[in-house]
Amino acid sequence: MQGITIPIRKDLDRLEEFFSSALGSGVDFADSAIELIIQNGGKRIRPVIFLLSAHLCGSSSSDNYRTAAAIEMIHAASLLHDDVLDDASIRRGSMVVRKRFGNRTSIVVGDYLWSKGISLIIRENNIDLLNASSCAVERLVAGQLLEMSNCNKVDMEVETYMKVVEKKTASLFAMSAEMGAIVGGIQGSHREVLYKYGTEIGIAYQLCDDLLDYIGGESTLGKSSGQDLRRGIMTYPLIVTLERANRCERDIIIEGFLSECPPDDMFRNICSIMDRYGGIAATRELISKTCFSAKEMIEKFKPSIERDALASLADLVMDSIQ
Ligand code: GRG
Repeated sequence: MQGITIPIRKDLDRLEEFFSSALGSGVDFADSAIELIIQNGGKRIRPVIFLLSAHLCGSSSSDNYRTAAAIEMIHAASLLHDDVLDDASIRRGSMVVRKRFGNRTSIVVGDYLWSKGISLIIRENNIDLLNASSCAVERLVAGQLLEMSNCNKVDMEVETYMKVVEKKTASLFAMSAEMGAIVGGIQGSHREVLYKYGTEIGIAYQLCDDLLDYIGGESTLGKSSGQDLRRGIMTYPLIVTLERANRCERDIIIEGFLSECPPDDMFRNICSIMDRYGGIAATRELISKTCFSAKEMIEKFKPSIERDALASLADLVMDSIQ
């Protein structure tokens, strides 16, 4: 990641300065929760995509850190809400806000960060930025609702899964890239290209997350594996495996998927069925295809270090599951 961020190093430093000085709510426990979610090891991928896209489109304004901050705050808000919905305990290897301060704090601090992020965007006085952010949040929440409506459904189709991912995860990535075009004053096809690039990266990113939930160890994940199966969330590797498995193995998977708390050996058995039927390989393949498509998109821009950095980001996502 370090090489990728060379062109935007100063913006990222401003972003971190802003986070350590300007997020106080005036309420001690809320400020501790904000510090935990904002300063505890987030990778800042969405701000990086925004800042690189902005540079790519000719905007290197020293104020871009404000929009970058708003993007990260909206992302952090979604994590705080997500952790409550998922009853999560651990994120990035540490105890989540809801475990330390309670669900109510997680929700209200999420609302606080989300509204503060939107206020920052309003300050930019650019209706296109505001429009992009409100559309993205709407899509994100719609994606979450669609996922919830498919909870515990063993017959969820790939098409529905892709819709969930595109809305729930890829919307913020697409928004970040598109906002780069907006601050660079780019309209039309190149703005669309960036939106599509962000969408592809976001889809690949979620596919990696879903695959690692089956094959990643606790140290890679920063939480225990098998969360999706336990929560009745159908993801690509499992959908593909169910399509290919024989009746007996399908039954084993369905029993694990529908059980409240599948024992470890059942989870391991499902992982080995998944491996045998190529569910893992098929997910890897789709991730590679999606990252390749993101790289093809970005090639529509003239060569530059920012274009190379955005292409390398796609490689980085792909490498995370090798
Ligand atoms: C209030 C804005 C708002 C939304 C609430 C709960 C909800 C609606 C949506 C869920 C969206 C969500 C959290 C999707 C998961 C996306 C994902 C893979 C997050 C992990 O992102 P990373 O790896 O996180 O970039 P770090 O830890 O690097 O910050």
